[in-house]
Amino acid sequence: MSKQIVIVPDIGTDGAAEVAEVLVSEGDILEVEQSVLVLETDKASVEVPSSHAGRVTAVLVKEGDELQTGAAILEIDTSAGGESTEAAKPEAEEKATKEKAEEPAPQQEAKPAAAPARIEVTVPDIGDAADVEVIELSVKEGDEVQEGDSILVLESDKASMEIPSSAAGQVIELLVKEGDTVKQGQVIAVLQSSGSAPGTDEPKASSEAETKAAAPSQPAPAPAQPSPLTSEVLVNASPDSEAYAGPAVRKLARQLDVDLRKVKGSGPRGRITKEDLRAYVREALKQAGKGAAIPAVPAVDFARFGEIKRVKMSKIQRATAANMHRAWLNVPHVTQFDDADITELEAYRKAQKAEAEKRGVKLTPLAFLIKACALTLKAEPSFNVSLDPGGEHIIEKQYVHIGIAVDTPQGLVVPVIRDVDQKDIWQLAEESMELATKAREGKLMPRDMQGGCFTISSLGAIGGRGFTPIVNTPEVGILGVSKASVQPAWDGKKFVPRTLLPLSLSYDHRAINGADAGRFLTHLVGLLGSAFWE
Ligand code: CAO
Repeated sequence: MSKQIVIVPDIGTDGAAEVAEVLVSEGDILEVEQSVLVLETDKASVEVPSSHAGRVTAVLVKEGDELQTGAAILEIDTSAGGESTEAAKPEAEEKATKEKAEEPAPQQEAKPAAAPARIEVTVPDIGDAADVEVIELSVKEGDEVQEGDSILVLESDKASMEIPSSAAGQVIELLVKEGDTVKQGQVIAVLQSSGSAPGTDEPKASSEAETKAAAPSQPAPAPAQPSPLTSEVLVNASPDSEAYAGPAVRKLARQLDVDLRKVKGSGPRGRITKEDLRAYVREALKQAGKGAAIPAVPAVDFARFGEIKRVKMSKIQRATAANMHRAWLNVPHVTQFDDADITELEAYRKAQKAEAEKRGVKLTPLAFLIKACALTLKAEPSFNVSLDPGGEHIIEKQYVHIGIAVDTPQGLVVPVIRDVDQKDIWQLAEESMELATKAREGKLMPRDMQGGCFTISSLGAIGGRGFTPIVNTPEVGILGVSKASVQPAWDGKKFVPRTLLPLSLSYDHRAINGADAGRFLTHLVGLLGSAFWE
């Protein structure tokens, strides 16, 4: 066994830091640089990385302990677990690093006191982290800041850091935005020093002269001096600023989209630990489960009541079940009914019998319905849309593709006829026949069933007075067609026999208002009652 002790590195603070969280336990296998401890002073916290890879044989500290730089944290067996055993920094090197950190940071060139100074705020020493991400801007252009006020928050893999302003003044330029990466020495903001008028970047000759006369040897104003930060973390600096948590917990909270202010901390002084966050998420999921989930239908042993046969559902049946369930749960459905008078349409269709035979096409009311729906989608485009999943946009389609529900031995499928508005009745009759045949023979390709704007579900050949079809979401409308029959209709003087086709229009009430649906169905019924096909 090769034993190594992991110690507290230089954490850039003179006093002791409290152990806020121990992130490892005995037996854990560690990688080099893996966080082992969270230390915190009264306004900063830092994750301490392991200097070695190996198995933890002893944890030498506990939460609440006060530690100084150099204090022993862990005992590690470096012959176990990890291959990499980066040598512990020799003491001399440690010392040199510490001394370097204590050296005063280089000062920027000073400007005369009374000149309206432009002060550049730069990224201070942030340890060896390069290209660190800006996760939050704490100020905006025009804000007045005091020296030490947070300008922005950076986050590396290990820590988040608040970058303080090096001087007081008005922020006249912010040179970075959230998501940018920055490195030490980079200018992040420009301030107009307090006392100089905003917008006067260059010193005015007169005021400069006055200043020189009044105080010829006046010392330079406070320079824009970056504060040394090393890997310190100002814990109350980022989005959930009222929450008390370290960078790793904040990062996890952001990934899980959890508002840390709602999480109760169980650590010292109410500090939120990863376990607190996990417990919060577990509880939230449990509560969501209680409220929104659908109570499962209890399993029944039907064999107790008689003979049964267990039949495997086809792939199409299973897909249909999933699609229907999804649509039923997501779409607030409304269904509207009307009858179209298709007396003339039927007369015309029957008159085309010879022509249909010649063309080898079966002309049913469906072709007329497909065409009439396309024309109605053009006239009432509120139905030719889909809701964008983001919930803030509607996608308006500039094409008219219509799906037809086809009943097949394998289950229900919906092939799509493209550019219906550009095709005539004969083309539509032929194409719908081809697609229905392909569907029944199980020969439809996925592309044959994609891109629909609207669906027609016709049970006219089967029967029924009306039904409420389920919207084929993300489409927003579907037309149910029932069986046409001859009905007595009042012509103003007497009852006359007319062929009426019952229609039901279901729509997604999130996307479509009742008035739009009323206009759509009225337009469609009007078209079917007129000779629109000629
Ligand atoms: N009213 C009265 N008669 C109708 C009619 C209607 N609305 N629609 C069709 N018919 C007639 C046809 O004219 C034809 O009669 P003729 O041979 O005398 O002309 C007969 O019914 C059979 O038509 P069809 O079924 O061969 O052709 P179609 O164009 O009407 O339908 C298709 C094609 C693919 C839609 C159909 O075969 C089908 O699969 N329908 C079921 C759709 C379905 O399952 N929908 C439910 C989805 S939601 O669960």
